[in-house]
Amino acid sequence: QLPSSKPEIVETKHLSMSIRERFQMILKEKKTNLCLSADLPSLDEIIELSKQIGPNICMLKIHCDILNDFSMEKILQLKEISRKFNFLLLEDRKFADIGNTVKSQYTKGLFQISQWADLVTVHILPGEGIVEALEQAAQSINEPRGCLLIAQMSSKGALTDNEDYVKGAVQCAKKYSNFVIGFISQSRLTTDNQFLHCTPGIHLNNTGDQLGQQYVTPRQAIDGRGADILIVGRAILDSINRVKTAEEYQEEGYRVYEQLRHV
Ligand code: 5IU
Repeated sequence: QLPSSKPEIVETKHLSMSIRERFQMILKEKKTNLCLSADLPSLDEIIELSKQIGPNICMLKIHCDILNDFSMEKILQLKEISRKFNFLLLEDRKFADIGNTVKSQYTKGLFQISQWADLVTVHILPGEGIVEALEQAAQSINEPRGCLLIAQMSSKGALTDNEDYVKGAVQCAKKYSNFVIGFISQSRLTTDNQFLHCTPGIHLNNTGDQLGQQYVTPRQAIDGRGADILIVGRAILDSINRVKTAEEYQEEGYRVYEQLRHV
């Protein structure tokens, strides 16, 4: 194949696959379970960084509402890069309102999240209506869409740390398993391996920050906490060489993942 035709092939291929299938394929093909949490204020900078780190990640997580230079044009550029380098784009929106409201938050406004985010994060706090609404809204999009349910949080004193809460999240995920492809979690919540467990709060050198964040190492996250996907932010962003550090987290993460999950 000519190199120039490659992005087009990825583009066609991803359209015929569910998000879950695509995620699994990316993990295996690229040998990475690293999600970069690109919590930066500039979308231009995220775009540049994603071109360098694209080969090392399975997913890029952003917060569109912290960007000072958001535009649809730029975010669609980022989407194109995600197709080219074959990683998923996760908007960490943490939807938490009633179904009718989140539907609008997902599809309308300045950000029009549903147009570009493969995945979004969703709190289960309001009950399953929130997931039903997002799934409905996603049906009008011509591409596969999904979400990650926030079942547990990494921050100190999180009120999600409750058995019934987690049980509710798992029940909801099973009921809406076409749209819910996994969890944001701090432990293995179900033996049903169709659900990917994505774990934030990862750092090789620090144990936390001054505002309640709590860190574990990649090994502790995968081995002790049952993570499939490592969500890493400042450990990479604040390092002297972001690409080299991303490579280190990719290597360590995938090595432990392969050993323990026998992929
Ligand atoms: N994040 C957490 N913990 C959680 C959830 C989300 O840290 O429980 I839900 C987000 C917040 C931030 C990223 O965007 O993951 C972690 O960033 P650092 O690796 O820089 O701490």
